[in-house]
Amino acid sequence: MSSASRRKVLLMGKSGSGKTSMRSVIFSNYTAKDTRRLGATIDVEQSAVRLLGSLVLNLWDCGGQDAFLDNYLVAQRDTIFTNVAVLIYVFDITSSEWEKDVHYFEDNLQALRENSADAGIWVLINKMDLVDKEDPKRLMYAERRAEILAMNERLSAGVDNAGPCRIFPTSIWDESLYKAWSSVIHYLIPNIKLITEHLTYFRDLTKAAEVAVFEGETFLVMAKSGSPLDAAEVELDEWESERGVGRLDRQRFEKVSEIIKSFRRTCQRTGEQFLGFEADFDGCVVVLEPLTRNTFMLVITTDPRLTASMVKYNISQSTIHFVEVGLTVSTFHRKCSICRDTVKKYMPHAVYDVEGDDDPNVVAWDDVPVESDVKPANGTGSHTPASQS
Ligand SMILES: Nc1nc2c(ncn2[C@@H]2O[C@H](COP(=O)(O)OP(=O)(O)OP(=O)(O)O)[C@@H](O)[C@H]2O)c(=O)[nH]1
Ligand SMILES: [Mg+2]
Repeated sequence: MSSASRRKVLLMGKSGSGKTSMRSVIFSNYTAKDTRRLGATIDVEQSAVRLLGSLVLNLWDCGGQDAFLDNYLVAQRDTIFTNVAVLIYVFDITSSEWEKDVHYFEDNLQALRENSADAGIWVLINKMDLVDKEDPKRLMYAERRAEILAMNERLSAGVDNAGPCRIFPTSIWDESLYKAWSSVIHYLIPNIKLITEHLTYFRDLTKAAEVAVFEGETFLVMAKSGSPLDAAEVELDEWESERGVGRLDRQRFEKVSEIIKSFRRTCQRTGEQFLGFEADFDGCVVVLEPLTRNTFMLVITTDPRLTASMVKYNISQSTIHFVEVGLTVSTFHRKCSICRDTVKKYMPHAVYDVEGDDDPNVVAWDDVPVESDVKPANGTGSHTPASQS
């Protein structure tokens, strides 16, 4: 495995803020209740999480008791802070020592910017479930968020290539946890632009309203068609606006992650295997089907002509190329104008090398056959979508 596909992720923050709980819910199938029996983490617990075979996250869960903190900043400074792709820093919103917590965060941020300037910083303000009732407008969260952003701006000024800083309110008791971690995974996938472009093409061709891909183990959403994952209503593309995507639940992906994971746990208890999901509502079909060995594709359609079996057929037809595109692949051999254009525009490190690329007789993946070429629905190798009218 190339080192480019291994990404180091630091998980830091004060003791009891919820670092190991998050890791266990997302990667080890714990329920939120199960985390009550976790003990404090001693020093650094490293684990490798493989996503889709080709991308490995090296998670460094750094115990947050005072006894370890100085050690990270002094004796282990180089070991901890070099080569970091993302720092996930967890705050406890209920902490009575906010000043001290922020001060310690500042020291970590400084060490990170010195040793891994381009690392992304994801700040998760956790245990929101404990304060939401007293502070429904989340004024305290907004205040703390502003303070952290200002601090990052100050410490990143003058740093070339400083990575982004994102802040999320989270709780292990609801889907907000999935939203934050999906955003990290999305950031870490090298071919994310390529995957997004293919999903958008697939959506348009098959007349779906929205298409998304989930990682098969964690059920985190990795990518979606059209506008960015956390786009506001004004950022939706024309296709999405026309098909009413703005009216869909803003938390739909995190909710799918949470529901499917808990349903799968039930399946495991009863010895069943979770294979997929489909629902046919009035004027809306939702299908969740395996796409590649470790991913699922979610397709939402609002076109009354489309049925679940048509959607499933289209998903199965796109599988081969989605496997080829992968998460980390950097040499492309199948003729496809989406790959060609995206590599040219956004991926200077990648190579698009297709024999006969300019030969019109070589069929590209995204060539849509004319009506007379359309093969019957049981044909293999054709990428004809099951809706072209
Ligand atoms: N209410 C609530 N409790 C949480 C949340 N996240 C974690 N907890 C609880 O907080 C306690 C401590 O969580 P841990 O995950 O062990 O904390 P940690 O950050 O790993 O602590 P160290 O390993 O000592 O650094 C556990 O009892 C969890 O159940 C949350 O979002 N809401
Ligand atoms: Mg811990």
